[in-house]
Amino acid sequence: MKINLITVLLLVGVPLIVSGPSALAHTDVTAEQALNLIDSTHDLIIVDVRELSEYCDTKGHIPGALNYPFISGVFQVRYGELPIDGPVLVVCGSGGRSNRAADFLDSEGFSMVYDMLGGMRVWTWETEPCDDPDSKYGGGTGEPNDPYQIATAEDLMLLGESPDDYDKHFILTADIDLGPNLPGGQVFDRAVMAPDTNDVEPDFQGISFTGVFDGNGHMISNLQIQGSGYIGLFGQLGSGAEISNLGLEAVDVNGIDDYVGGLVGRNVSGSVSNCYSTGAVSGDWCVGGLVGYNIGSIIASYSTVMVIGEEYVGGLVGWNGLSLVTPPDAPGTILNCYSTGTVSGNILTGGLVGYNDAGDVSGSFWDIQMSGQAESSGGTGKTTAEIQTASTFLDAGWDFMDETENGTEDIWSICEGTNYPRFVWQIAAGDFVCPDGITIDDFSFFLEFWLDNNCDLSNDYCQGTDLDQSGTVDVNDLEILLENWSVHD
Ligand SMILES: [Ca+2]
Ligand SMILES: [Ca+2]
Ligand SMILES: [Ca+2]
Ligand SMILES: [Ca+2]
Repeated sequence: MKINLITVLLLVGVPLIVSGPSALAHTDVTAEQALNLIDSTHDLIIVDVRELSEYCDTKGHIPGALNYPFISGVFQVRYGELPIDGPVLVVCGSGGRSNRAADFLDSEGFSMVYDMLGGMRVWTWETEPCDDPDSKYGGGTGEPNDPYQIATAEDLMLLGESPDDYDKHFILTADIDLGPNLPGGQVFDRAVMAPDTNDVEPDFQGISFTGVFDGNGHMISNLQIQGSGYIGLFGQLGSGAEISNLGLEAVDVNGIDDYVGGLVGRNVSGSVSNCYSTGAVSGDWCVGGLVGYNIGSIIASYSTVMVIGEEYVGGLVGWNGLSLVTPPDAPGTILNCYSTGTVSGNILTGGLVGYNDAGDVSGSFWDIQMSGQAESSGGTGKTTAEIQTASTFLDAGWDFMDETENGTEDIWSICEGTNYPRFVWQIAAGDFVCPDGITIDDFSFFLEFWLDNNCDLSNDYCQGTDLDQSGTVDVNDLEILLENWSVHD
């Protein structure tokens, strides 16, 4: 039977390679032996001979493996780049192509070739994906409909180092911690993005940020800067810049010069909306908790930052209005903002705005008690009790949840008497009732709906307690609640 089969194969012209072990120069290894080889042989070259689409598929390839596809002939062109006397491990999908590639190397005189039996099909250890040469940051193309995704501190720092991208579109896809004590972290000596690149020359040298940066309801925390002037997350915003939906938590920004803010040092005709900052900021002239100097627009934003400066010092903005240097197209605008941080300065210092030079400040407030400032060059001063009262803001047209008169975008929410207004996107899943944060009060509220199985859109999924919107308030929702509880403890 066996003889007959071979005879038939010979008759139909299928070549049979009949060779004993002595004729094979290369060594067959199992996947496990290959793993040991990789671990123990520092100069081992791994060559994956699959096609590129397989090498880059979801399972990936052995870390560090070269890709010389055998079927498409790349291997046969590039094998000369491999060391003829060095250890070379060839791998493929299931062992067929790597065997042919190993035979090929044998015939070319390679002396230390290993062939992994079974291929990647039986490789169960670490793999790595392909780098997409066209992708930057966490993905995206930087276009309005496909913004670059910023997911890590590395992405953010890469953006800072890429002035060519300052006019592109970006979106944050995760919270980012810039803490200097984290691996790869640093105390910055200038703005993370759009910095003044020459501290010695007066005025701004560098490229302004003119793109769109959507924080997407995420926060950047622990930004620390020890620098000169034009500092903040952004050094300078130019025409067309839009920064929105971004929280800056626990900034520590210190400049010995002018134009210092938590978010932006100097805003020249850019727009900032739905942003907030917390932490501490200090500088010389034009120092603000959110923006140092503003001749653009700041809308629906707040700061709790402690601000220290010399001149033009404000809880939200140091200088607002007309340009110090050249006349802008329109004076700076501040609409529906507030600040609560302690403010101290020597000249032209104010609770919300240090100095407003013909700019437009409306519907905006500061906390007289918390700031230690009875005056401000713009905005309306309120006691802590007043600024923790919804009507203060509703009367000024702020768009809150649970009202439609001021709009249906529903930007703000407030726990009256215990907190200031917050963005709806700041409220964690599971924070159902006041006070802010997930506490026993929220848990009690949750228990009122326990095992309710009539949750749907009409009752706002049992007033939010059906957290996974499954229709029932059950143990899955409890798990989500408890997860957030620990995060926001
Ligand atoms: Ca300069
Ligand atoms: Ca509303
Ligand atoms: Ca709560
Ligand atoms: Ca549920």
